[in-house]
Amino acid sequence: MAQLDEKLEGIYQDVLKRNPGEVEFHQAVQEVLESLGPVISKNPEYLERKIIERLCEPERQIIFRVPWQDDKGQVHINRGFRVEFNSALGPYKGGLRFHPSVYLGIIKFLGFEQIFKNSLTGMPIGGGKGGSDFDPKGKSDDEIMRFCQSFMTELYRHLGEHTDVPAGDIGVGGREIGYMFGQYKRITNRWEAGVLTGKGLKWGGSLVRPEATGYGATYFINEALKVRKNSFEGKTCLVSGSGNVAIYTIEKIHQLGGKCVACSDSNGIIVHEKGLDIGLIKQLKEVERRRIADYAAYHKDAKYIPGGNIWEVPCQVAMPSATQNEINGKDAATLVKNGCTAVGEGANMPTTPEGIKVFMEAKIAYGPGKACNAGGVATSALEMQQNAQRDSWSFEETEKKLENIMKGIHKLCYTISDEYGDPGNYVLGANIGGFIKVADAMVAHGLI
Ligand code: NDP
Ligand code: 2IT
Repeated sequence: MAQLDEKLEGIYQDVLKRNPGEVEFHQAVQEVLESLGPVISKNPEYLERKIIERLCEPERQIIFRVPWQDDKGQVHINRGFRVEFNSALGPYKGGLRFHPSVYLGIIKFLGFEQIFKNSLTGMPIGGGKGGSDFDPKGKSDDEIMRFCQSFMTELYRHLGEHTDVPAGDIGVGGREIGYMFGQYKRITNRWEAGVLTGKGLKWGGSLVRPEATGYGATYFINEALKVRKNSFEGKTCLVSGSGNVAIYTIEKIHQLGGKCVACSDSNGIIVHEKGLDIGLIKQLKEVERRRIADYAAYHKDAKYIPGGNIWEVPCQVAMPSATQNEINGKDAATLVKNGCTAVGEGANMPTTPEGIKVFMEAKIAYGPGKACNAGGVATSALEMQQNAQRDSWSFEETEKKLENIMKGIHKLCYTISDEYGDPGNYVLGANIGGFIKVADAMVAHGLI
């Protein structure tokens, strides 16, 4: 990776010291700071006003106890988090993650990324993230409901349509948002649609929000392919994960003429050379809440490989859509060697710094998460717009808006990368493009 500018190195060392053990947060900060050298040279005011130090320190961090009872009456205690990172551009906005690996460092890396991602969308949303180390796997519907109610019983006092607006992330989808919305409404006695996004379509949700992250990531890579006079037509693709983002990435790739031959979960991978059956995946994952291994029972020519490494399957386009650091340096090298020419990050920070270096050196089209997966939060902002107008738009209208937003983000990142002397370097474009807008708003708001 690029060396840090001398002035930024001190800031980074301070971040390491002030946030011990939070390795994912360190990684996310380092990746952004590596792009900012030329920006602070052009505009020393950012340094004088300590904009970067302020950006690296969340405005507010909330950690709370979440007690709940399972179906047998046993008591469990989890930890809840909400990191309200930066409100320069709008109310804190970002998802909630329920996964046993969650701790403060994960929520801070996600919240930090969210600031720049939300800025890139051009919509009035600040950055935040939350979640819990609760493991939803194997829990009954009632257990999920009781957990969500307990979680919201503390979180509600920190939320509001003009204050902080959560949504889903890993382990949090429409069902969980429903239980949390119900509890918020009950406690506050307010039918405040704009307090959560990813709501059900019958009670304030937006069409296209479930599809938005995956569709948006695919639109972003489609634009990057166009720059290279190329397209998804006939391309063999890999999409890791088999959750919300993965499902709609596969669906949109197929609509654009590509063929996804593999997806995964934390237990293994499914390889189906003929092309994945998206209808079956939706039925297994969204309706029946089963594991991806079960896919093989329905297609005799598909193969399930327990513990398999999806990045070893040859492809031309890879869309990591599961979790952080799922592509390491070796995986990246394997992808490039096998002929992969585009990588679009549906997940947040799925590529390690070593992996990013491999993609940059190979000069493939690499769409970093904060640009590529911004379609989800952008459509959350469209949901907020509809809620504020007490209106709802058609699928076609909303999807067109999403497509235009992703084209706009791609163009912004490309233009900035060109301005800073490395056309097509979307890491540079996304970090600088996301940063400048937030930094200028912070300057305008004074020392707060
Ligand atoms: P889901 O919970 O719907 O799906 C997550 C998928 O990733 C599952 O297949 C899961 O497998 C796999 N996965 C999760 N954690 C791990 C892990 N530690 N190791 C291996 N596999 C794992 O989540 P989403 O699809 O919503 O989120 C996927 C990624 O996209 C995340 O990085 C998220 O931050 C990012 N994202 C999500 C947005 C959204 O709108 N939902 C918006 C922008 C980014 P298993 O079932 O085995 O755990
Ligand atoms: O990482 C993300 O952008 C999300 N999980 C979606 C956030 C949102 O508020 O829609």
